[in-house]
Amino acid sequence: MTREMKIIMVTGAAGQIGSELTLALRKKYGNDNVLATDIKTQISPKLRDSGPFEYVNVIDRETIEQAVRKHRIDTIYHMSAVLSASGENRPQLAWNVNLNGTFNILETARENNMVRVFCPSSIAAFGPETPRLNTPNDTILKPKTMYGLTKVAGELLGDYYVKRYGLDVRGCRYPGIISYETLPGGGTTDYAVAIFFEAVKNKSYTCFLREDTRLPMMYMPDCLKATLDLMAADFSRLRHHADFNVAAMSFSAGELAAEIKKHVPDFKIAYEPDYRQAIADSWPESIDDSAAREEWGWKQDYDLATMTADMLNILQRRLQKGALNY
Ligand code: VAH
Repeated sequence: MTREMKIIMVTGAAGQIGSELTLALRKKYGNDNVLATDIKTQISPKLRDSGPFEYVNVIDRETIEQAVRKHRIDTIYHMSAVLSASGENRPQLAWNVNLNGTFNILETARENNMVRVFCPSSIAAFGPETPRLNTPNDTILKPKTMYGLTKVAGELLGDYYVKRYGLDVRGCRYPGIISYETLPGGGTTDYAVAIFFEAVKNKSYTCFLREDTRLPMMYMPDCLKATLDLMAADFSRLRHHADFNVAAMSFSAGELAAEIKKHVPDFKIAYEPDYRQAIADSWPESIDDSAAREEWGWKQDYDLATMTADMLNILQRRLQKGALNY
């Protein structure tokens, strides 16, 4: 008998995925049943005004316990992380937040007999030894970034808590996520977010990856769909737990620029690869997500054309209203 999620906590709720996931969860489960938490206390009015917020620093176990006790949390979506590019600039912080933080979350969930925990992984869990095309779900995981190795360890930790303690832990390996609600952050794939803001505001963008750099990507609505669908799936059908490949599309920086030019004809792009090129080169170009499709019915809705049209439409309307905030 699957126990129902009742009171949800989101860590990293001010982040790119966490902020939109919190709003999607509040829409599905009710505003007061979804606690947003982060170390940032300056959160968006949409988040602040739609439901409860607490300061939680995942490397400080007591702040987690206090929020869990006060709000009687039974489900955690653990979204806080130091991403790939930031993680190469501050590897010790990335280890502490991504690994010790995840350990603290899993231990708190175990000790409080929680219903379910979502621990996201990433295509960053793969490395240069991994097959680059149609990357299998079960394959070589030898990432060359601190972020990537913390994601592999997080997957293994999640699976351990499933088998050793019977804790219901689930997670998917997100590709690069593209969205318009938060500004681009410390991710290697965040060129694909910045390019839209720059195209709308300045009609030009200098990309920090090569034109031919092709990576797996996903539009935020599909990211939220995958997250909610996986967490709602029948646990007995799952053969994987914290390490599902999910895919939506793959494109190169040049292909994205060409799609943008269909809407912004005078858009200009230049390419000046930096340290993030080596990170991108270590990741796959395309992903086999057949396990997610078979075990919990995953299917994406957006492709490059529909995502680009939607992103530009929304950002151009915000610019016209003086609300681009970029
Ligand atoms: C990053 N956006 O670039 C994240 C993601 C697949 C990459 O995990 O670090």
